[in-house]
Amino acid sequence: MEFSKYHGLGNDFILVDNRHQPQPVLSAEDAVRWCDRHFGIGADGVIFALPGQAGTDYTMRIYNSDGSEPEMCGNGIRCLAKFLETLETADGKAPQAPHTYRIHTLAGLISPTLQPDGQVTVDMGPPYLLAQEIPTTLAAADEKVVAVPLTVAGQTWPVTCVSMGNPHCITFVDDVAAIPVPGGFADALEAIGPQFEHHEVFPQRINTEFIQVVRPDYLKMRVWERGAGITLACGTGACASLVAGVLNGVCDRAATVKLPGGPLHIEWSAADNRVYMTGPAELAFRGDRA
Ligand code: ZDP
Repeated sequence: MEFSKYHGLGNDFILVDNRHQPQPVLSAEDAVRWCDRHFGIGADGVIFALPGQAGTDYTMRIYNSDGSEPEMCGNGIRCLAKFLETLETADGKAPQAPHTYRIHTLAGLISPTLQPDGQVTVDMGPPYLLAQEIPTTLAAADEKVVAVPLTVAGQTWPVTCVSMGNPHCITFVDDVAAIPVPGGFADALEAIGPQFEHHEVFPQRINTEFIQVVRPDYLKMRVWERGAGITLACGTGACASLVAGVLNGVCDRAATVKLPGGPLHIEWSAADNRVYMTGPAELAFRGDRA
């Protein structure tokens, strides 16, 4: 079976042309094997380009590297837009930038736009802020969760929760290179990440972002992703983090979010309440897997 390997700032995905049928051609178990970095191709997830539905051009489905299925994927949908451009070009229908795709996802309609400079801007839709929308039991169902104390690893972290279709929990730290944990560890994202992900207050588990506000328009971020662990970048996480920064009064509505794999530009529009993300997506290689 043919596949293409793309990445958005080092957050890497296997893309599969699945336009001929509405069900993914791989099972969740296959996806786990394909994502394995030693026994498989290696990736943070597998993304399928499926036929459109509900008036859209295409449908996106994604498996995390552990086989779970998230609702949305910000870096992944930039990769998908580039992949579709290549597929359509091969069919003699090359799109002319700027070109916007209407993509159906489990989080609703999401629209990536191919830019003339090769970057991709994604209309990520509005953020969801109520506890029941995250979902989390950290506050009453119809309340926001802003700087609410959460105990993880014996330490209290003020967390802000934002859904970009998928759930995120954001905490602000002085230095993302040294996330403070008790016990003298200088940096223990690997140790505390899973404890956030599986905390009982998050019934659908959670993606966790640690944010250092360098300036109101420049944030540094590290992430522990639900179902994928430490990754070099997370698009939905960068969007959720900027929204959390605005809710906490520590950043502007437009900022650069610097991830380990590179920068994304994020804006939470005051005019339409939607979040816009701009960043790169690149083909790494194509292959054939038996
Ligand atoms: O919500 C989740 O389970 C995430 N692991 C999905 C992947 C998010 C992603 N890293 C992003 O860029 O938004 C692809």
